[in-house]
Amino acid sequence: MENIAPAISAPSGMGENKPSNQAVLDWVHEVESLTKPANIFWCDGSEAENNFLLEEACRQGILIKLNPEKRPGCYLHRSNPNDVARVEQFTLICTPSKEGAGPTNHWAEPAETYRKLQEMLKGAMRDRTMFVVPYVMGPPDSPLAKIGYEITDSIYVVLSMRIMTRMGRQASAKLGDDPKAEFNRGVHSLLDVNPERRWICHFPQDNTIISVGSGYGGNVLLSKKCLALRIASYLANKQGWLAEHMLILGVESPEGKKHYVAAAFPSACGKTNFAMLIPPKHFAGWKITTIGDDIAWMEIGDDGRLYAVNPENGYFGVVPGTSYKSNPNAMRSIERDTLFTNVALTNDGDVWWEGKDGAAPDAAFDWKGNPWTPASKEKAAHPNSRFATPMRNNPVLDLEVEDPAGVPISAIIFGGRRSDTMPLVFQAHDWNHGVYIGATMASETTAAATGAVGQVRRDPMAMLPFCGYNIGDYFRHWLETGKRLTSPPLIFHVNWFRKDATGKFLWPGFGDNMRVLKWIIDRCEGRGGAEKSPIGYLPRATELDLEDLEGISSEGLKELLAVKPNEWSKELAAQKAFFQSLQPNVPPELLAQEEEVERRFR
Ligand code: GTP
Ligand code: SPV
Ligand code: MN
Repeated sequence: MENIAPAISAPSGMGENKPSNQAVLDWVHEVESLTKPANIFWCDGSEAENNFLLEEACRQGILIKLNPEKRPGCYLHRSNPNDVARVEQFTLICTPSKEGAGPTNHWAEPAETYRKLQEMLKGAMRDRTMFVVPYVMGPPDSPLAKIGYEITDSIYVVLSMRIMTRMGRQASAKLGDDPKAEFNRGVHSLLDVNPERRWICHFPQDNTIISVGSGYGGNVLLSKKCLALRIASYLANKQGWLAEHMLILGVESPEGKKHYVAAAFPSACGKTNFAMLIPPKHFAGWKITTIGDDIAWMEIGDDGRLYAVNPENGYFGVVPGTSYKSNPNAMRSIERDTLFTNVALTNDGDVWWEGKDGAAPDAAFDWKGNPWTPASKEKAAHPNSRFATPMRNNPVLDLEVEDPAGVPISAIIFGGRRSDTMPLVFQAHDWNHGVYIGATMASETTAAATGAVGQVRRDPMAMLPFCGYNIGDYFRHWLETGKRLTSPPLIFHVNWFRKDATGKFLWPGFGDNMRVLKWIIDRCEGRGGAEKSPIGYLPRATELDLEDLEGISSEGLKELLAVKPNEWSKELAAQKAFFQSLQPNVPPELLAQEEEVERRFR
């Protein structure tokens, strides 16, 4: 399928939403002079504009319209097979000193990088349309709300940004006319979608992002990982708030008592699923609602608690494994008005993927567009195939999602994908211990980024690929935030992915994660028993509500909650080696925590 498309000509009155802010106009003009597009399309975010662009995208072969009876308002996009995930090795943090980017980021010198990018962008949009996409991140009246403009030559990016952000007129209206008003400058060009000329570059000091050579996901939806995490984390450190790779969910008890929790799991480790889970039957009267499924911006409220908003307006979720059984709310969300990328197409114009309910179709087209049958060796859908769907489609969207003040966070949960070592759940002793747990967390790599899958790597706070500054300063910022919180959230660690000797998941996961969440809420309310272990507080098997839980034996449960000294001696060595690799950046408080855990195991 084509990513790159010739210029479009808009009917009069469309594509003319030129903002009045001179700084925006000057910058767009600069990019125009460099990239030489055939024309400029100024987006306004309207329904009419969206319909026109969808039609154009279908005409140009960028999208396939799905069967409107089966998937109304839904489209399929196939990306270039060389371009199916984030590219961490080509993601650069361009700060004046290498120190600023720190030991976990790929650093490049800003002036030189600008020069290289300019060279690549010279005439890059010739014969193409240059779209200017204005957007707001966060509830527009939130003090944390940010304005961005993304210039792009990809119509797919425009259509995705309309789902994922508050895109359109309101952004330019909010920015106003002051040429000094802050906005993020995002420039994206597909170039020739060549992995050898693919760079995702961040200039935190200039609030600028330049992305070239890709047309996929977090590489090009510059609002998401680039702005809402990498640039935002840099700003948050300077300004005293937190930008985190966390879902935010509400949990209401049958008595009507409500808590919010935020959870950081690495990419493709269960955030979207957890954010909209449906509790098992036994938990009648308990309600889970979603604020966000991927990113949280949090600041300290007047009452000394942590308050969170979701900067996004839609979900860019992993498709494979999504079913009415595993995640009914996601399935309902993607019944309409959804952009699918790299899933299979059925003969009746619907979409299919591995792990969808029911039998596989007898014949279909795989994510590359090749004929596929259940006998085929290749997967029908790419493991990192995604849906982009507006959050309004979520049947359990939380009513406070637009509250500019955000929601108060009772608990923070860290978690990774670990076949062994990590028990189902444990609680940190206090804030600093929690920061240590977050800083040393690890997870098996997934298809969300290019590279090997299934290798354990340290991924502090699930931010390894997303922290826009020195990770040591990031840890320090967390420790400082703890000092300013008079009612800090409790901190937990979970692992839904521990396996038995045969390689089977020990824990059923998904809706049953409610059982773990319930224990977490109990702990927040000062109920809920636990026993002290060297790694933190663990529930005894009797302290988890496991009624009606099927498919798990008492040995399985024991295994799930076990803290095995042989596994932990390896784990502590790995944590220590990780901190060593970051030196001299690790704050002494965290080294002290490391010593404490070691001591507790002795
Ligand atoms: P990103 O969008 O990349 O940030 O991913 P995410 O963290 O939102 O992960 P998501 O919820 O999309 O889940 C990723 C994969 O993990 C999917 O294949 C899910 O089916 C699977 N998964 C999610 N939750 C669970 C769980 O509780 N148990 C098991 N075994 N698998 C899960
Ligand atoms: C992730 O990888 O954490 C995602 C998908 O949410 S992407 O937007 O591609 O980064
Ligand atoms: Mn994510």
